[in-house]
Amino acid sequence: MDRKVRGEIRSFMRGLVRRNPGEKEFHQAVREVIETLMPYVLENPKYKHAQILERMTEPDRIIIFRVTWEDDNGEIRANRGWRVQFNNSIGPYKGGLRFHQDVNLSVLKFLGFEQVFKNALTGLPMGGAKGGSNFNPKGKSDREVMRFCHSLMIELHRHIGESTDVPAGDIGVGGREISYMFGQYKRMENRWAGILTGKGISYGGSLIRTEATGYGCVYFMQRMLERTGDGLAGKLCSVSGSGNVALYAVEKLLHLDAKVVTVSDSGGFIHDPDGFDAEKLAWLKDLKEVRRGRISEYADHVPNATYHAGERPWSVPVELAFPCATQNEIDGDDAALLVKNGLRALAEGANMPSNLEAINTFLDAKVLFGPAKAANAGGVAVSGLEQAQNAQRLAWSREEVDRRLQEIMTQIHEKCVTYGESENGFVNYVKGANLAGFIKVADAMLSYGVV
Ligand code: NDP
Ligand code: 2IT
Repeated sequence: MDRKVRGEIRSFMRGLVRRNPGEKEFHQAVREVIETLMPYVLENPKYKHAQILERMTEPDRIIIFRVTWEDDNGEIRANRGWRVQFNNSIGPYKGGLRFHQDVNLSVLKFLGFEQVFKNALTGLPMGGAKGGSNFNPKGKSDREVMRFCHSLMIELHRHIGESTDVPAGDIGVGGREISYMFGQYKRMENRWAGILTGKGISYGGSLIRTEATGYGCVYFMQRMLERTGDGLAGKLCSVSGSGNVALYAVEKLLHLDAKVVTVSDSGGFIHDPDGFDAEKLAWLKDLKEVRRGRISEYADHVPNATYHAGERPWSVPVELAFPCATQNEIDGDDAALLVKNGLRALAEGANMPSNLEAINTFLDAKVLFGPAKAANAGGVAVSGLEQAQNAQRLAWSREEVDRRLQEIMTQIHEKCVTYGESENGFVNYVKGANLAGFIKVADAMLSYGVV
């Protein structure tokens, strides 16, 4: 990178940090994008002249509100709710809601910012947004979760709509929470509309939406490997997390004959050297989706498996890795260890699971690195397909949705290759995803004039 580019990046980041003090996750997400985009922006003065990077890093608006609810003991609780409507240049705002005790504005701004690029990559008309609350759903009864979701929607309902903003799930928000929120919206507005995605199948949800992020991530990995004449069958894999994305990544890896030996949660990780199979996965799904238990219980259930409290799975030697839990779960040391142990490729199921040092370590080692914006776009893509089905008052078959999901992941992969391939044939998928997403959104913004 030449001095002029480095200087521009430094000065841009100085301004961004000054305007958004203390928001370290947001700074990190922007830095990654700016570092890959700046050379292109300097070569194409129309973007610089229009201050497009400054505009794209400023959300259209942020809504912050109080969510008051009553727990099972009759105590009054107050949480904070947010919706960051980041950019709707190419379609209505779209992106998940996260319920987790660590949610703050910085986290939601990083997620909203990345969502803009990710949604553009899907090829569907969707802008980017993110929202959620610092509500901790762990240990809460169904009734408490219901009262919280109903209360949140009392405020959120006035800011969303099928052509305005369509939220969905993320960490801590799955089918149960979406249903409570959807029911409250319908009762308040007296209209049925596709204002959330990830709904139950009997009331407008799309088949494959539950599976889409995990399946899509594995399809993306498949495309990266195929381009180098390789495949998934027989590959040794680690997966982190044991939520929605992780479990369906494991499921698709098993369908495609890979061997998966780890899953995790915030307490630690499980290593099953024999690998998961359909029966063990069904047990895991029941543990996490029905009983809402902890992953440590798996080691009591499966004799050869071990539980490693307080650790992440990256010390286990594997060829392929799928971080599917949360942001910054792979640091530079984890990345170096994975590379040393023979890692060949990694696809990010979670958003920003690798920190900047880790990304650079992978790229320097010529690991095939599928960044979140591309590799986990299958979830929001099928959300887009759910919106399309709702608008047509139709429901497509499993096969139809899965076919479209695979097609979308193939096209995203092709866009990354177009914009990220270097002369020696190595594809920098980070650069490819950022550039392809950027050009689509930036050109839409330019055509609107000064907005
Ligand atoms: P879930 O709530 O279903 O699962 C989250 C998993 O990650 C759980 O195993 C959880 O463990 C673990 N986890 C959460 N926070 C932490 C933490 N701070 N440290 C360690 N582990 C943690 O969420 P999803 O599977 O939906 O989301 C996982 C990731 O995928 C997120 O980054 C999300 O943004 C991203 N994503 C999700 C999409 C979707 O469609 N759902 C689409 C695209 C990306 P525990 O139970 O102990 O908290
Ligand atoms: O990060 C993501 O892409 C999601 N949580 C899914 C968003 C969506 O609208 O389906």
